[in-house]
Amino acid sequence: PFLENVVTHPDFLSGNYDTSFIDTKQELFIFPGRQDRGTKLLSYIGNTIVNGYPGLEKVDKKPHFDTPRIPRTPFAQPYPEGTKQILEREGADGLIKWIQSQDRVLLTDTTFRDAHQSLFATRVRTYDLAAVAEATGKLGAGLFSLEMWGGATFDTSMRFLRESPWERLQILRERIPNILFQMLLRGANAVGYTNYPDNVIHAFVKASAENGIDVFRIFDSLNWLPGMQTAIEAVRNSGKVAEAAICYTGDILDPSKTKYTLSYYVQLAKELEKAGAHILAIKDMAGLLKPYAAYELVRALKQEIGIPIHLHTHDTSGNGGAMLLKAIEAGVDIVDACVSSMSGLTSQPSLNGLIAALAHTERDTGLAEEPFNKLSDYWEDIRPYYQGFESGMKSSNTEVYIHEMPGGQYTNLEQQAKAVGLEGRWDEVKHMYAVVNRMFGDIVKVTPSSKVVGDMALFMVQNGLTEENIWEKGQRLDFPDSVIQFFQGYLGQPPGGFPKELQALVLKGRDAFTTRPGELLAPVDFDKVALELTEKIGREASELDVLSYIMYPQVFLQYEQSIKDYGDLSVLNTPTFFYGLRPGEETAITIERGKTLIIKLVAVGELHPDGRRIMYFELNGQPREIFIRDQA
Ligand code: 3PY
Ligand code: ZN
Repeated sequence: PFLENVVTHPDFLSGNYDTSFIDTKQELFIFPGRQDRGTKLLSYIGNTIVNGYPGLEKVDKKPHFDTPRIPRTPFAQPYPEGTKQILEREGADGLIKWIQSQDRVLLTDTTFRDAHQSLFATRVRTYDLAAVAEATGKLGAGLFSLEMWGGATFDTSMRFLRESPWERLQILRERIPNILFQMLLRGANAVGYTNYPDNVIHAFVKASAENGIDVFRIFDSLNWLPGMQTAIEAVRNSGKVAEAAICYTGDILDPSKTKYTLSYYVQLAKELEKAGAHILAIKDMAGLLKPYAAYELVRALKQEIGIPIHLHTHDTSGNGGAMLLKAIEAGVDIVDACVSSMSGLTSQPSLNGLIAALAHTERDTGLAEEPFNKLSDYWEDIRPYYQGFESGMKSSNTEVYIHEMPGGQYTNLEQQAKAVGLEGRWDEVKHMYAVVNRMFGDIVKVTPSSKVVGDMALFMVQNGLTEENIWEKGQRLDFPDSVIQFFQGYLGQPPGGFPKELQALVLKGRDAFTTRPGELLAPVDFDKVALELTEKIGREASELDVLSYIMYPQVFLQYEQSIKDYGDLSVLNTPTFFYGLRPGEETAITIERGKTLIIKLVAVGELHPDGRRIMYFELNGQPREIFIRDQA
């Protein structure tokens, strides 16, 4: 830490020092790692006040937020039995039989995962999920499942929220013992952006199952069956439910589109059933499945396969609700939706709306609206905390049928575009996204293949390149790493293979392969990695730490550093986490059961010539001064 203090000191950075540098600078001897938890939290809060939260526009004054309406459920009232108990009693096969015995349509609530991934770049914190968890378990007991983990939540929680994805899972599991927990698993890419060795997939699935996941929605970003097989096998081995997905793209009703046809999807579904899927998911990640196409697709699949069908969509076009109703008419077993205040646009259609639409019909969900209205009230109050991460999209938009961007990517790519200086050029990026898809041979676009398309689109817009430029100057261009790896075969093989001319331009003689990447990657030696990590972090690395580190080495180490510098930030309420405190404002922070810190900001000091400010706090009534470097 001493060396770090030296090399990050502004005088050192600017070369403005001499031999008295160390002797005259007391602050070099302040080591965040040694501070108590209170001081660490004060440093975080002080820094957030002075420098803002990365990715949020810095505001002069912290906005005002209403106290969220947490639905009241009597503490003593037990949790009603739910689907989790069916799985525990009867196993995966018993659960499938139970699903097949239902006339009603079953519902998955995606509020805890895809809804916020799609509306505000996956930024919802464990704090806000945990606060409504008990109410969700009690009021939502009739749901099929809660999609609450996986997808982008894993890295985002460490990268941006500085909290542990595993702890989130454990906390929610403890507070919701009755409803199946569902996660999104990117096949051989697990919760990452690239293929991992098979033994990593097995270990990750096992740990996820042990920590609370019941239903694994497994997909491959190119609809490549070999990319899903290892994960299906791992889930079956763990005694949990393997839900394998066909990712839907194109339009089966459009006769001019000949690549992704009805028979293409039916064939893939049959292969997934044969590969051991308990449930088939139709993963309409961009919301391209139109109502009448959904009817045809579900009807055909119901005839051709024997496992239940679970439909997932996004409401980007505004056709989401109508589409679900047509699929329900055609006999789909389970559909995804989310509480109304988190629904619509790039997120899922409204669960409350769907319950109402189906009341007193053959496929009545059997659920009451009122409990979900209460949950919706809560999320209505929470949503403003995250406003800074929302897209500019104010209404549904059928341009999604052209750019085909997944709902879960929309706000994330918009943030990425801003970060590389393309603020205000979002329309160009969306347009280029469609161009790149065409150049790539019209591929399935979902994480991580969608990220490759996004990276290429950003690369082209940033460098002022058109499609023609790529064909003309491709030999001399350094393409983004993700694009090179994609054309090498690291994400698997797209239907119909890669476009050869572009592949040659991108690879410039590098190897390409068509085997399964998992077969080429050497198994990870977990014990060796555990030792290496233990050394790096200076404490014994747990099995879960090792998995996080294998998946995201840099992100995990940064997260670990954040814990050292600031402590566990998941204890802060969200307005304080994003905006700090106003002068005179006080907040109570429970750092562990029975231990609460009262933190008050008294005043923000003037800017010192050395670039720092003194922040005047009170910690449990005692004055505390903290130096914060003003980066403005
Ligand atoms: C993810 O992989 O994160 C997705 O949401 C894909 O739709
Ligand atoms: Zn989705």
